[in-house]
Amino acid sequence: MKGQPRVLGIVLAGGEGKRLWPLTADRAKPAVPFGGNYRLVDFVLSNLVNAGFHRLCVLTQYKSHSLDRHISTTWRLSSVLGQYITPVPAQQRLGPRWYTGSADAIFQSLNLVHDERPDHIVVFGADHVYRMDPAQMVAAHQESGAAVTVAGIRVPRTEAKAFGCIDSTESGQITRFLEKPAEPPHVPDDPDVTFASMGNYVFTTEALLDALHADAANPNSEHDMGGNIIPMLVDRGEAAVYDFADNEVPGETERDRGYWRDVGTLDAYYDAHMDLVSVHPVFNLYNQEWPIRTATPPLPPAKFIAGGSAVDSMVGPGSIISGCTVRESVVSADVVVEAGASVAGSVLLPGVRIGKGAVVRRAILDKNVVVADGARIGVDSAADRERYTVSSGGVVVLGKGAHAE
Ligand code: ADQ
Repeated sequence: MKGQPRVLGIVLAGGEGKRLWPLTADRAKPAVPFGGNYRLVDFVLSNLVNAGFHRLCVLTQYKSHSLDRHISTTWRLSSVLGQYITPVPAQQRLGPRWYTGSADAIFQSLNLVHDERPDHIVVFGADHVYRMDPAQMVAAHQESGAAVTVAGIRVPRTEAKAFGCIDSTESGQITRFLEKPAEPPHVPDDPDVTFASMGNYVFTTEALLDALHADAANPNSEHDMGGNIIPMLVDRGEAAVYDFADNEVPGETERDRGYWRDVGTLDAYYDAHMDLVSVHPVFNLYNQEWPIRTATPPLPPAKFIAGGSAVDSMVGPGSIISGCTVRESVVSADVVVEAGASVAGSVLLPGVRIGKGAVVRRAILDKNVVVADGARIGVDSAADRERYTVSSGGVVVLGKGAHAE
């Protein structure tokens, strides 16, 4: 009897994340903190590990120090059991250059595939907030016999320009794949909805090797998974779609079923945090049947003193909320909010200090930001624009370690 297929996971984590600036000034996009305790890469790694995939390579590139450190220290598996999650920095195996695109990143790391000799290779992005059981997608891939299976989700057509857009037959064969088209197509039964690629793929190993070699030999290619490899396999009639709506994760609620966010812009990053603190969360971090894993720092519980309160908010360990009000906010670990301060609709990353009587509204404050006593952020938009980054949606963003007077 044939055993379980051998699966190698490759997580693409080299993204620069320009549109998340200044949060990506010092770190790769997958290392950006999210949800109080986590970094973005924890979502994809939790999904893969929860599904039982325990041989995972994380391909890194830009500003990978904090990402490498996070993966090496947080995501240790048992080498005795042949399990590993390993960051793979750009190797420059094919010359003194960095990767030209995500397909080149895999091509230059093919030694990992040759070492492991898997039946299937799961290639997932690292920039998304979601719960998914990838084992169900691998099963669908095996069943269809396709060379590649692409995870697809319905998104508003107005947002589809940022994605690969999929046309498929009823049986799931992809007939057309347009990477980030100016005029996204719509699904047959709804002019406002597009079927978009989630940037998550399952390949049969031989098919991926063949496609990567053909792509590497093409001087006109940008060596991009969504721009070149997937369209090549679609043209050959060898690509299938896996509908994310069919994925079922233990413990999910009606409300958070099918939740998936590309948090590639400051506004999307902010909105996804507000999804966490809404009273009936549209994304539920408290589902312990499919835990989102990370290492938490050795800090004492959060403390509320001198009438300090936080409502419709999450507050991380080690934080002190003293004689102030916090509303609709995500307060990460080791944050101090002092007497008389008011924080609303904001995301505070670890180590933030908010001084006495300060006001913070609709803001993202990166690690170790210090807001001086009486300072005001998110109150006077002209003043904010002079001093800070303000997103197109009006969210004020202060980079790591900034001081606000
Ligand atoms: P994008 O996210 O725009 O679109 P890309 O910037 O290539 O594509 O990022 C995909 C993943 O690869 C991310 O996790 C990123 O961190 C990583 N990455 C990018 N460059 C890399 C490199 N040089 N080395 C290693 N990793 C790298 C993709 C698809 C679309 C799809 C969206 C869904 O191309 O078709 O719709 O994802 O968000």
